[in-house]
Amino acid sequence: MAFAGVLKDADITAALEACKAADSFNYKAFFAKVGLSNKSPDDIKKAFSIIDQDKSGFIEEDELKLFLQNFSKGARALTDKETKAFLQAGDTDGDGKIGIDEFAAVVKA
Ligand SMILES: [Ca+2]
Repeated sequence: MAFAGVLKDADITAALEACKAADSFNYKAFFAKVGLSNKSPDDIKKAFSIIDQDKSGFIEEDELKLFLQNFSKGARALTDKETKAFLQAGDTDGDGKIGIDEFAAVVKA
């Protein structure tokens, strides 16, 4: 699992279970439940590089859409509505993608 050693399996399962239904994803609740909110900057950086699948240095919209699958392969894709809301929350400089500083801020939000 991509997040093995960083997050607890039981926390990941619980966090995914809580947003199983379409349009029920809430990034604040998810990051808190999965245990990322109180991780060290290093661990948050690790999480960022996992989610940034093409290693572009940014989390783009297509990567955000498949965000949950980094936690479990069988997880659903985010809906367009959820993806856009998540992107808007994280993308504070408005360039249409999420950088590491923006990611760290949204995880701690
Ligand atoms: Ca990327």
